Amino acid sequence: MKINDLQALITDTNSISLSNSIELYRSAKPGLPLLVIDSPLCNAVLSPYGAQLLEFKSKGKAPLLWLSPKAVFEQGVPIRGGIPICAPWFGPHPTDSHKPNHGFLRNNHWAVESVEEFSNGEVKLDFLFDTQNTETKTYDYYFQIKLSMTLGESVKLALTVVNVGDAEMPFSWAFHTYFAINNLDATRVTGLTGEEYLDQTKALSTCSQVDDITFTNEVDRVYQEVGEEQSIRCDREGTVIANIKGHSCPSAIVWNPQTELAAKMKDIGPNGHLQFVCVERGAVFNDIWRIKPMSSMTAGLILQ
Ligand code: TA6
Repeated sequence: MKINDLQALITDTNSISLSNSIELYRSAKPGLPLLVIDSPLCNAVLSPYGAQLLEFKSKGKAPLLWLSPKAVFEQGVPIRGGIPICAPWFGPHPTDSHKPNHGFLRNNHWAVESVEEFSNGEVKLDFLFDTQNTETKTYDYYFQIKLSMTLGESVKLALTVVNVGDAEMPFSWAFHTYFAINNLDATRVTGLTGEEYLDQTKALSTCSQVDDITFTNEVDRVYQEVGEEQSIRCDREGTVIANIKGHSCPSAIVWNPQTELAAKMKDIGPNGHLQFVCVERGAVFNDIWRIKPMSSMTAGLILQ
């Protein structure tokens, strides 16, 4: 999306301004254009590249999301932090290891279709990506995807995928949310206790989640057919860091890389893992969507 197009879109809005990653994060050139929101209800930063919410803070509350201080803002590289959209496959491509991890939507520019401000103070942005316009080689199927973000006291996301091809389309996806924390040892995730999960650190062996999730080792777990709600809590401070409510998001993925892996990942780095946990919602593994030709599927997520 061109800067001029973005400028034209936000001309009549009070709460949204245009900036870029070089100014906001002192990142190296060429950088990426970013939208900055300062509304009566919240502060946020968004990137049309990846249709990614990078920062969100409702007024009077702590920042909800973690954006890595080592994030790279460059075409072709996913931005580490916020809410990347993983799709149309989750993790490695099922048959071709040369294709990007977690699909191509977080590595491409989306169009900003519309921007609205409501009298209640909420701001809504619609992002669109159409494989017929922008991506023809990476995937065998054609689809349009729309992501609506409504930002106010909470983050509300609505995702709609339309299969515009003539064959049934497998579609695996996740909101790969990085939640900001400040005490990993005291952080736990509730709402998945009693569920079975696939342990990605143990070659996808099936395990049982006996208690709430804590983060003493590397955690990389896939839960399928889960309930709608989870929470992230900090025991030491007795606080709820986030409430997560998914609609038509049958899977949950919980990830923290721990010391060794974090140090190896350039855009996280030593001790970076102490600042976030990922609690993702979507449709992966056996929960994958199968969308009939000329049909659509939708899902929603509320974070607060
Ligand atoms: O969602 C968990 C996960 O799939 C992990 O296996 C881990 O590798 C993480 O995502 C990050 O993947 P990325 O491609 O962003 O480095």
